[in-house]
Formats: sequence, structure tokens, C-alpha cells
Amino acid sequence: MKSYYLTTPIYYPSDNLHIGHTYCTVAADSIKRYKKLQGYDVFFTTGTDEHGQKIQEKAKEAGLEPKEYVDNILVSIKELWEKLEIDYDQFRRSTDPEHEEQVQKIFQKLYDKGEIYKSEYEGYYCTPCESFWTESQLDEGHKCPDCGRETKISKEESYFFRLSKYRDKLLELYEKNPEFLEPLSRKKEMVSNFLKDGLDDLSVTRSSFDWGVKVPFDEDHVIYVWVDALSCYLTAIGYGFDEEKFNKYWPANVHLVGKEIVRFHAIIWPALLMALDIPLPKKIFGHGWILFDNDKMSKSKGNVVYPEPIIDLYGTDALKYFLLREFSFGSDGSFTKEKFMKRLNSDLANDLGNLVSRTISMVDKYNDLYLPEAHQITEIDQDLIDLATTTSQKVDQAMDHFQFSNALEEIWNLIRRSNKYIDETTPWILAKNEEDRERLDTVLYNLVESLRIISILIKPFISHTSDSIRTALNLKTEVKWDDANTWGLSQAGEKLKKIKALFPRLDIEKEIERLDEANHALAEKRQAEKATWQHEAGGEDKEDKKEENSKEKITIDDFSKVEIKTALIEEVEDHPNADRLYVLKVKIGDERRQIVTNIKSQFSKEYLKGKKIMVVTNLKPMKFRGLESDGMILAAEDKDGKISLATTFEDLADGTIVG
Ligand code: ME8
Repeated sequence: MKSYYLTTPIYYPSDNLHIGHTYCTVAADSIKRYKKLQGYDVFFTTGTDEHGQKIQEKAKEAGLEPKEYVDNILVSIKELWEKLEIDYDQFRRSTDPEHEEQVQKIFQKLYDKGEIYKSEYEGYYCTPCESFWTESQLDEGHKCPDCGRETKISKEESYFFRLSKYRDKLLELYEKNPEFLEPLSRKKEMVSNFLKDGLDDLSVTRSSFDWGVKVPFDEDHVIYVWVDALSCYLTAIGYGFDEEKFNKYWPANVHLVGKEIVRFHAIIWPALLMALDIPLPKKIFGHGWILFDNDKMSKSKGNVVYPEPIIDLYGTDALKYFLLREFSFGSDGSFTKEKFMKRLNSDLANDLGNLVSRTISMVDKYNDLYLPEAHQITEIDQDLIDLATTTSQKVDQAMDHFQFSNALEEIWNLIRRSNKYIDETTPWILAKNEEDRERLDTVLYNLVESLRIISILIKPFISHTSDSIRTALNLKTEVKWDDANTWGLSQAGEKLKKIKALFPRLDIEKEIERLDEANHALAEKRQAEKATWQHEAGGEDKEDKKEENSKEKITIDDFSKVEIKTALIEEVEDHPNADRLYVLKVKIGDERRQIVTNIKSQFSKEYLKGKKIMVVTNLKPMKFRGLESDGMILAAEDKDGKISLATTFEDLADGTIVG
């Protein structure tokens, strides 16, 4: 059997994985399922990148040993992959002893071959990214070009890898193997940003901290995390200790990585492998980012969308379908909850859901759920048959380049064509005339046959939906990819089964609120859990404080955009749809407004009524559980959750500007 090896990156342990992080694993999982259907023996590696200064510092702040710290976080990462049903074969932790041992051997081998030498390093170091930069590569203000955070000058004795000598070989590699690095834009970026003007040798050890794999012949140094992490791809399949397995799967068919780490995978990694005389992976694919309001998702920006509530409310298939269909894999895309809901309604509920329910209910109504036989084929039938039996090839072509969105679009063309076929052939009219019985039978058969093919084509992407359709068609849930290009495999006389609607239509506005609440509740739960294990360990959560403190400074012009006024609370009512919310009626000068707020747990209605508070008056109105809120009250909350409302010492008229 042909083997196929694919990897996602080895993730930094984070208790805050968001839907951007799931993008790559969802894509890898679909590739695995797709390749398996094509008869490959697939091995899929993911894992965690657990060494380095960043982890050491975070662990210290939390009052834990680094390993304990990552052990805690790992639980939630593994739970997430399980929830998303990510079918990986190896979860490689860079702290696994068998991996650490091989990293030392790799380092020793490079040293013995003269590929590594000792010198002194001075450069700009970005701790969060664990990377050194030269001055010319930095953004304005000596900021890291990858994450935009401050870098610091770091000088230390270090071992260096002779990366510079691989520049020409890398250029030749790109030239001779156009498929090595995709999409094409990434290659251009690597050449113009890193290779064109020559490469510097790479510092591959650190001595300013010790949380890492020790250099075997110099214990004062730990091996650079990127050398350590990239080697996970090798050790996950037995490099150095399971030769048979390693030879079976290496070289990797593809490393899927986000665009900001292409540099490490397309320059450092092939150079290291060349130095080690190990064959190179066949492809590095650098996918785009999922942005939120055109910004990268991050906890400090407060724009994180978690995958768990989406899965709980709408299922794994809905999330997987959306991620793979909405965005083009090589480019950035912007996530909005509205786009998500719209996709669910249009593609899953309307197109696919309707095709399934219409087909099954017609077979039920006109033939007691028994699949009738097909008779004479007409031109319209042939049109459907041609499209159905050629769609798998189009999916194959798209999947050869990881164009998930195009692959799904091809499948949906068939789904939409099948729905149109119902409208064109009007089975409900055929059912009225006994002499049209054979035609009706043919139409019903063709629809079921088309659905059978669709159930195969969607299997790698949304396998539960495929299973449900196949259950309705009384077919085994395992599928054979080749059966998607053969017409006529459904057996007449088979009894179909009624199933419940696959995807209910959503009220978009209501669902966005529901999702917002679930997302918020999860963020609070995570915070509480973290506080608990940090508290138990005697540490404190400095991370959030640091993020707060490191919020970018704003100018007076930025501040002057915010309008704050004093307001008089005239009425306080309970929110009709939410137990924890109040609806305030406030007077701001000549104006009256409604503000929805969550201070109910602390203040009675009587206490609030008649109070003068401060309100941000030029925020765009938002809806909370169906009620519009026009303004935001200002309040402070201490670490025990005690809230105090912002007010003025002197009694000023409502509507007075604060600033
Ligand atoms: O980089 N959209 O780990 P990591 C799409 N440990 N992808 C995103 C994303 C977003 N909004 N945010 C993050 C590391 N990612 C290293 C890898 S491999 C030998 C070592 C992706 O946890 C990101 O692009 O910071 C990367 O591919 C992956 O999540 C893991 O990032």
C-alpha cells in the first residue's frame, strides 16, 4: 500500500486555542480521510512544542515547573482535538524522552559533520516567537516583523548552524521543484525577503535559560526550539529508533503550516535535512490566517472566537464545512459569525438538507420508502448522470493542490443540480398520472443515486453528514471513493429510512447572540479554571496583566473619539430573556436611552434608580438577547469581582461631557 505522511505544526501549548488554530488540523484531518479513501496508508502527526524561554517564563509566573505547566494545558488541547474528531496518528510532545534523545543525536551529528560551530551571537530576539532578527528585518521601533511586539538585544555565546552555505541549494530546490513550496506567493516571499540578499548562519543554541534539550557536549547550552520542534516531524515516525516505520513514511508528503512559520519550514528545515543527509519533504504548504475584523485573533485584542461553543451548538461538521468552504486555503480570510450562520443556512440547510429531505419524502410518499427501478433515460437524466459521475475527478484535481473550497464548490454544484432536477422533472405532477409511473420511478432512482454519490464525495470533509445520508439510503457508512464515478450502484427494492432534518434553518440574529453568550461563558470558565490551578500552585496570573499593560498607547486624538457623558438612571427593569441582565432607562440631557447591563448580581433596582453614572454615548448600539443597548456604563471591577460604578463627586446635570 502506498504511504502518505502529513503533519500540522507542533503547537505552542496554549489554553486559548481559537478557531484560527483549528484551521490547520481540520484541513489535515480532511486530507487524511481523503487520502485513506484513495487507498493510501496515511500517517498524520500533530503535537506540542513545549520547550523554550516563553514557556519557562509563563510557568514561573504560574508558580509551576515548566513540565507541570504544559501538562495542565495539554489536557485542553487534546480535548479540543478529540471534540473536533481529529484523526491523528501521533501526538508528539517535544518533551517526550524518545524525542529529546534523538534531538541530541541530531545535534551531535551536525556538529561531527562540521555543520555546527561555536561563536558569539548578538541580535534582536523576540521571546514570544522564539526568533532572532537582524536590524534590517525589524519593523519600525525594533518591533518583531511577525508579531509586532518589542524585541530585545540579546548577546550570548552560541553554536551556529552553517545555514549560509545552503542559500544556493535552496534557490535551486525551489527552481527545480516548483511544487516544494505552495502557494506560489510564499515562494516569492522567501526569495525576496530572505534568500535574495544572502543568508546568515543560524544561532542554534541558547544559554540564557535552561528549559530545553541540552547540547550533548556542552550542558550550558540548550538547543534552539525550532531545531527541536522541527525534528518532531522525524521522531514522530520513529527516526533513530524505528527504522522500518521511518522508512515507510519519510519523506513527508506535506507539512501544512501557517504563513508566518513558512520561513522556518522552507529555509531552515530543508537546510538542516540536507546537512543531515535526510531526504526533503515533498511539499510545504503555507496556509493563510483566519482573521477577525481583519485582525489576527488574540486574547489581548479580545476578539477570540472559540471552537467549542460552535461545535456544541452546531456540530463538528458545520464548523469543518465552514472553515474549508468559506476561505481559500492559501489566503487570509475574515471570520464573522454572520458568515458562518449564512453558510449553514444556504449550503447545509437549504441545498444539502433540502435535497435529502425532499428525496426521501418523495420516495416515501410515492413508493412507501422502497427504491424503485430506473427505466428509460432522457436528456435531463443524462445531464445529471454526467455531472454526478465526473464530480469526483474535479474534487481530485482541487485536492491535489489543497483547494478545499473549490473541491466543496464542485460537490455543491452537483447538489444544486440535483435540486434543480427535482424542479425540472416535477415528480408531484408525474405522480398524478398512472402512465407517468415509469418516469416517476426513474426520477426517484436518479435522485437517490445522485445522493449516494454525494454521500461519498462529502465523506472526507463532513463525515457525520455522510453517515446520516447513507443511513437514510440504507447503505454501509464506509465508502469507496471509486464508487463515486460509477452510476447505477443503488439497488432497486432497497427500503430507505426516514431521518430527521440534517441542518435546521437558523434565525441568524438569535443564533449570533446565543453563540456570543456561549463564547463569553467559556472564556470566563477558562479564566476561572486557570486561576484555580495557578492558585493551587501558589502562582498568579501575570499573563493577563502583562497583556493589559502592554496594550498599545493611544494618542489624545484616539481618546477624543470616545464620548462620555453623565447620565441619570430613571428606570431599572429586568431583561425579559436573560436572568443576569438589567435594562436601564437613562436620561442624558434632552435624550433618553436604553442600556442593557450585567450589574444585576451586585445592585438592586432601588439602589440604582436615581443614581448619576457615566456612560460612553457614541458606541454603536448592540443587541443583547434581543434588546438594543445604546451606550455603555463605566464601572470598575476588582479581582474579587466587586463592581463600583463610575460617577462624579459633585452633583452635575445629566448630559455633562466627561473628558
Ligand atoms: O508556530 N489563522 O506554534 P503556534 C490560521 N510551535 N492559523 C493560525 C491562526 C489563525 N488566526 N493563529 C495561529 C508555532 N495559527 C510553532 C510551530 S512547527 C515545527 C512549530 C496557526 O501554536 C499558525 O499559523 O504559534 C501555526 O501554523 C499554528 O497555528 C500553530 O501555531
